[in-house]
Amino acid sequence: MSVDISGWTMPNRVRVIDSHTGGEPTRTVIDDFLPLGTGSLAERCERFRREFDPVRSALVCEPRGSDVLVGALLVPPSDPSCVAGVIFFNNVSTLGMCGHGTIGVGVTLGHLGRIRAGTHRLETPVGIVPFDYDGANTVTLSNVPSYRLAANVAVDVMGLGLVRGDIAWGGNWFFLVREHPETLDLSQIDRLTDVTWRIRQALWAARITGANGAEIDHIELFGPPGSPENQSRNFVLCPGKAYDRSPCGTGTSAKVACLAADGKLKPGELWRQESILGSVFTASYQTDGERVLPVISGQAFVTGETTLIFDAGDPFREGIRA
Ligand code: PYC
Repeated sequence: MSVDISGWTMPNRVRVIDSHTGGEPTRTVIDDFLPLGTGSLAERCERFRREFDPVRSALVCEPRGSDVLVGALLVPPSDPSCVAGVIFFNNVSTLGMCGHGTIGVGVTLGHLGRIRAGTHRLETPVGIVPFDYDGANTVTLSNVPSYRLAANVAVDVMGLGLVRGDIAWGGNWFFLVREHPETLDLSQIDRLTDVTWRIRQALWAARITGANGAEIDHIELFGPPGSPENQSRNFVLCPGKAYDRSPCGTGTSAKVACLAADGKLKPGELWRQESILGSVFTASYQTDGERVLPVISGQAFVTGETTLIFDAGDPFREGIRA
């Protein structure tokens, strides 16, 4: 049976596997039902963003999902050496890359029996991401080349005054703030969300951007770790105003790019990044000219095997769209 989603006819049942990586959920869409064509992953991601936005919201927004859910649409790879292509998306749009999502997809492919323990490659809109899967819950991914674009950039933030941070690319654009008066504790989520949202708005208002005018849509605060085994704790605000429950794979990549640029982390040295929940990603890097190649390791767990149903009579079948 089929259903109309904003003038496009799609199956009324779509199978997904839900997982979480360090507390951050991923919904991997395993049915390949969208006519995205055969171009590069970047082209197909752009087509998904432009032409199928109501399908995005139907898959991850309320009432079938929530603001915190990240979707991972599995598509055929254009590079046959890859085990799959993937388009990541969230409650507001698509994502270039997603570290926790890659870990979730790796464990999901293992759960489905599509991969065994070993090294595999995933094609994303921002490049090919090789990963090692341990056959159970751990995935170690080699992220796309990451770099710091600018250090110690000042922005005037309403109610906060001047806030200084680094601008870095880790597969998404980040503003990384080390010096701030905030307490990185779960009890402070509302305050941390408000502060980071204001920083994001101030950056855009001042036209402080990533390369080529790209909006910096992830804001990251750092503080002391809760556990002495770890080097740092973070709070990461994602583009749709949800905070990352995991330490954020692309955010941790941006962090190691900054640490490398400051000479504070040597190639191959380990950095244990703790999330606001206390979950941990282990990170290191190798140099690649002016950039670094981050290696991020984390654990994911499958939480559900679900068939989503889109009823033609359901007024919210396209999800609750902001
Ligand atoms: O782990 O890279 C990540 C990520 C980006 C947004 C949410 N998680």
